[in-house]
Amino acid sequence: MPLAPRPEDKFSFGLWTVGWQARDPFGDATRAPLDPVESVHRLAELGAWGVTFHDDDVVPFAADEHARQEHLKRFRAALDETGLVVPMVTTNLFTHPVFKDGAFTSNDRSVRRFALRKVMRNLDLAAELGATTYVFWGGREGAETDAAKDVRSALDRYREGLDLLAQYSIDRGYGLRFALEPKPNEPRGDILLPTIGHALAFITTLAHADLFGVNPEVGHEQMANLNMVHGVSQALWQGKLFHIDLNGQHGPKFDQDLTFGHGDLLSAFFLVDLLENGGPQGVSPYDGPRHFDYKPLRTEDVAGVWSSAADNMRTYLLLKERAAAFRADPAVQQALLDSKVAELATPTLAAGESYADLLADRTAFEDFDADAVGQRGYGFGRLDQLAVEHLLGAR
Ligand code: DIG
Ligand code: MN
Ligand code: MN
Repeated sequence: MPLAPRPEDKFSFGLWTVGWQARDPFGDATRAPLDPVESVHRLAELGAWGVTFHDDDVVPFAADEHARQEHLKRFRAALDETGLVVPMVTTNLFTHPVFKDGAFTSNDRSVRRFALRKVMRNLDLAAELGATTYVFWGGREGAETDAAKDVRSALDRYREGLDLLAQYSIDRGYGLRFALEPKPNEPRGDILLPTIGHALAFITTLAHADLFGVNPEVGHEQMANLNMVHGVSQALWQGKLFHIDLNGQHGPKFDQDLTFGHGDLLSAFFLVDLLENGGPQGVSPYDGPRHFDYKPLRTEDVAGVWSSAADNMRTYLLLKERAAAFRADPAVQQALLDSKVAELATPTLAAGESYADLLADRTAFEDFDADAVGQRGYGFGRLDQLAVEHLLGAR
């Protein structure tokens, strides 16, 4: 399998990733600003297929309309020169101090109205650039004290904003789908819609729920001590995996946004197996971008920024290769049979069987030997060992 990224791999990067100047709460920037036009060219050279951005990544927050058009003109030229596509666009509703209590759910109504206008302007740009997905990460939607936020009203305002923006897009024929990106905390003490589950439940209340899905991020689920493969699997199961943010994280701590695979590597292996093979089902369930939302380590120089960008794609392709070998390995196929993994896809009741039939089936209860069945081993340890050995290149 070639390890050089190809367009069909659909690797995309946020401009804010390689462009991160590495400023953190305890230290100044360690890197100079990057021109987004240079980032487009460098990412294209590395083999990326697409770029994504917040409005402010391409056009500075305070730019007037003339300056805005000049910035956009340069950006569009870079896209034309490189052939990179823009699959997803999003809005920065978290950096400027005006959003310090949130955007759609700020207690200050004037901030909420400003935020909606900022998104509407960027929806126009997203549609013009051919984006099909628009992400909402509510990084500032939340609170540090339960005294400050009427969460039920906050969810009303969140829904009001998203319903309005979806209607705006529908009325203009933009054809956009919207992806909510959960995160449990940081920068707010607690962020609303903290996990995939919260987001999926919230989506059911929206006026245009069919246009809304999720954009899960590896590190955000793992910060909450949740299993990313399980969360993505449920999103797929509900037809709501509209986009995905790939990176690395070492469990419940601050959001590390590490290079993909540089955190829980075994979880990354099974995530790639799910996205590329559908896990044990053997068919890829997702044809969307493989999008990296990571931050080059603060300790890196600019050469390290570009090598880390390449590392995301290389690691993904290595894991894709290992996952294919895992699925093709006869020992794994036998271990899967021993563990009855495929049997789970068989409905518990036979076709046409009623609960009356079940009640009449003595083997299901009256003659069922629970102690004997309880003695059986499932062999999951063997399966896990085989996965580890494939991951280590030992098979
Ligand atoms: C951070 O995980 C968030 C923001 O960078 C952005 O709004 C979103 C897009 O993937 N991810
Ligand atoms: Mn993150
Ligand atoms: Mn993200």
